[in-house]
Amino acid sequence: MGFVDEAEITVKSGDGGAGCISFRRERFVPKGGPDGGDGGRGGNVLFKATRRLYSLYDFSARRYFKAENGRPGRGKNKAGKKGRNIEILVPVGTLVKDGETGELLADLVHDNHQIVLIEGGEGGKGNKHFATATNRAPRFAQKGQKGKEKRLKLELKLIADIGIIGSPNAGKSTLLSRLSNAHPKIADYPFTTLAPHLGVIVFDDEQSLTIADIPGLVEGASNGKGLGHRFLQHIERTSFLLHVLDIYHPRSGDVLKDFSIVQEELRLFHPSLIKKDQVIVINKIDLNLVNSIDIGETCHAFNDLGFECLAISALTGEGVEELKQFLKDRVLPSEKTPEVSYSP
Ligand SMILES: Nc1nc2c(ncn2[C@@H]2O[C@H](COP(=O)(O)OP(=O)(O)OP(=O)(O)O)[C@@H](O)[C@H]2O)c(=O)[nH]1
Ligand SMILES: [Mg+2]
Repeated sequence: MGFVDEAEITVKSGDGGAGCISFRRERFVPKGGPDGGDGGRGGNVLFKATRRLYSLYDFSARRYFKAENGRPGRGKNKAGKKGRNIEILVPVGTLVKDGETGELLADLVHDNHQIVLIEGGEGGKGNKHFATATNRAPRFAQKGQKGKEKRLKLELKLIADIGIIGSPNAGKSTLLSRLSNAHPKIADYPFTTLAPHLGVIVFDDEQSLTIADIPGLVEGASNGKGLGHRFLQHIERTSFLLHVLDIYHPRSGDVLKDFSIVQEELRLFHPSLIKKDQVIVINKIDLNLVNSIDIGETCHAFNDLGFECLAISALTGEGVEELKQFLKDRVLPSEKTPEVSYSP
């Protein structure tokens, strides 16, 4: 199942059922009064966010969603049945926008967060409502109100506590698979990851954090080079960034330079991204025997820039428990509500 983060759909709420024109018919009552019941309300269009979905993929197969119409009223003052609502399930982090104007209509940020986007049409009133002193037998009733149809644009901006960033091939997905329940593709070439992945880190006390892995960022990413820029929107709403750096094979020949290339791409995408809390994770220390960079010194250089720094091997697992503990201490206590989004 592919990762899709945009979709266009059309929704319609149900029409209200018509009110009924009817008169009582009883033996010995020659001219019964009006007894036409009201029409039922049309169904509403609801949206509900769920953690069970992570992509808008399903909307490439189905694009039209309609709630049920209300049923007409009947005689003997019987009201028509209400139309059933339609509930559209979307992944957590879905923005619902007006398809014509782009206006933001809803932002579904929590699991099971449900909203009524469009109400169904009111049912029409039956003829019994229209009886007056001069017209005791009204031969009319109200029509049901029409439901509303709307074109919508859905946009997904993942909601995760932690975002993993870094150059291609740095070991981001390997780390994701170490820390969480996710099984991303891992391979020794750049751009192995083609779409964001979400994982959940579960701690011993059963508290948890969600973590998102995105494709690697290269110089020029903000101008469309590579894939990373296309997906940077998915770390906009993480509160914490984990920056993975490859110590064995820095792409620019220097770990600090690699770091600043990625930082610059974040800043160019949106300056708020580099204001997020960020921890530096120096990866592949198992290979450091070969070129023996002084890891302590490298970490100090990052400390001097104001960043905390940890050294690990995502492959052997060295330092990963410490990193997990660090994330627990640093990220868990903070409010887990996502930051307010912005439009770039
Ligand atoms: N020796 C060693 N190899 C590692 C380590 N972490 C990752 N690798 C290897 O590095 C290669 C790239 O790993 P990935 O996890 O796919 O890297 P990525 O950052 O997700 O790459 P992209 O998705 O292409 O951006 C794979 O061959 C991994 O096995 C490590 O700590 N030590
Ligand atoms: Mg990857």
